[in-house]
Amino acid sequence: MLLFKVLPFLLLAAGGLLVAESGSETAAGLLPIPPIIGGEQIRLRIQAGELELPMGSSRTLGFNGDYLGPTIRLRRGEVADIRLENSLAEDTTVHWHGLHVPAEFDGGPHQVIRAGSDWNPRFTISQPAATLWYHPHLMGKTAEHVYRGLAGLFIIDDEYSDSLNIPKEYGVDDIPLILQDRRFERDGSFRYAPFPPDIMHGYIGNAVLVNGAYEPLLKLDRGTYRFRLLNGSNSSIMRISFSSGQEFTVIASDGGFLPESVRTDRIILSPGERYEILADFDGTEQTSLVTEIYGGKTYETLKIDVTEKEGRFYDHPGSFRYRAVVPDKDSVRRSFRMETRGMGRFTINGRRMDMNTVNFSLMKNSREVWTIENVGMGMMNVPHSFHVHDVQFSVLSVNGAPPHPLYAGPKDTVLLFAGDRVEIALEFQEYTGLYMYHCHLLEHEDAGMMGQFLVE
Ligand SMILES: [Cu+2]
Repeated sequence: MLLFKVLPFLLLAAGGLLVAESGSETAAGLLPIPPIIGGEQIRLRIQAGELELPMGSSRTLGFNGDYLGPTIRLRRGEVADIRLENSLAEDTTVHWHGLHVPAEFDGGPHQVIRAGSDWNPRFTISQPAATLWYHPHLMGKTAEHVYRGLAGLFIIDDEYSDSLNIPKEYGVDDIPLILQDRRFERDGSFRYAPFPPDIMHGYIGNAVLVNGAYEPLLKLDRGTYRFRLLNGSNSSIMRISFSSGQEFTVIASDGGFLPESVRTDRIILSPGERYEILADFDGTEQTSLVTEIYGGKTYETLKIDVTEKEGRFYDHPGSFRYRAVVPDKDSVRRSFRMETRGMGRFTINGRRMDMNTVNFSLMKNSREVWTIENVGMGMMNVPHSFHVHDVQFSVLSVNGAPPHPLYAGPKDTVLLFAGDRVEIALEFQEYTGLYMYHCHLLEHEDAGMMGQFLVE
C-alpha cells in the first residue's frame, strides 16, 4: 500500500512545463526557513502578496508576509493565544491541522473570519511533541486559499522531545521543508484556475516549491540532519528520496514520534501528511531531495551541498515512547465509503458535505473504530486521503494486514488508493462540539468529500 501502484493516471496538464532546464548555475538562492513565532500572544495577519520566482511573479497570499507563514512553536501545557487579522477583501478560516482543540477554535468551515475582521482562538496545548500545520478551511474555498499560499507549520515541543538526543536547532540541523507543487503558466506565474478534470485528478503542478522557493540550495556541514517534511500540496501525492539513493531514518509521523523508527530510502506523503527524518551526510557531496509526483513527473526539489566542515553526527534512535489508541469492547464501529460518483461528485457514504447536516454524533471520552474504504472503479479510480479533525488516531489495519511501520505511529491523515481499506482507532477526549472529517485532496474536499460529527 505504501508502494506506488502502477495505474493509468490521466494527467491533463494545462500549458506546458515552462521552467527552464536548470543547470548548476540556476539563480535560485538558499533555502528560506520560515521564522519562528511563539510566546504569550501570536499575531498572524492574513494578507495579499507577490511571490517572485525565477519563472516570474505570482499574486499570492501569506501570513505576515507574501507567501506561507511563520512556524508557530509552543510547548505542551502552554496556552496558544492567537490573534488572526484577515486583511483580505474576502472571508477565510484558519484550521489547526493535527491539533487537539476545542471545536469553536478548530478553524473549520463554521469559524469564518470575515473580510477585514479578527479571530482570537485560545486553547491549551495538551498533546505530545509533533510537527503540525495550519491552513484555511473555508467551505468550497480551501483549495484556492491554500494554493495561493496560506499555510504554515505548527511545532509542539515537550519534555520527552527535549530529552531525546537528536538534532534540535531549528533551521540549522532541524530543517522544516514544506513541499508544494504549483502549476506555472506561460507567463511564469501560478494561479488557481481548475478545469473539471482538475477536480477529479487534483490541481497537479509542473514544478515543486520548497518553503516557497524553487530549487533552492541547502548548504550543510558533514553530520546528521533532521528534516520535518510536510506535503502542503493541494492534491499531489509525493514520493520523496535523495538523488544519491541514500537511506535515512524516519522518526515521526503526523502526530509525533513513531514507536519504532524506520530505515528506508523513500517515503510517500499524501497531502497533509508529515514525516520527520534523520539523514547523515558524510564527506563532500552534492545530492538533492527528489520529489516524484504520483501520476506526474519527478523533480529535484532541493539541492544539498555538503561542505568539508565536520559537523555533528548522532546515533539514530531505534524506538520512542508512543501510546497507541486501543479499542475497547464498547467501541462503536463506523464505516466510511469514499466514492466518486461522476465528474465533480465526491461523496462519503453517498453524501456530499452539507453545512446544515450533522452526519453522526458520538460520545466524549469514548473510543471508536472506523473503517475507511476508497471505492474506486474505472475512470473514477482516484486516490483519496482521509483526515479527521481534533484527534490523532492509530491505524489498526490496511487491507486486512497490520499497517506498515510508517503507519504504526500517531496519524491524522491516511492515504487510500482505489480499493484500499484502512481501519483506525480513535479516542475523543476533553472537548465537545462539531468537527470535520474529509478527503485531504483539497479539490475533492471542496467538491463535497467531507462530513461533520458532533462530540456530545
Ligand atoms: Cu479524495
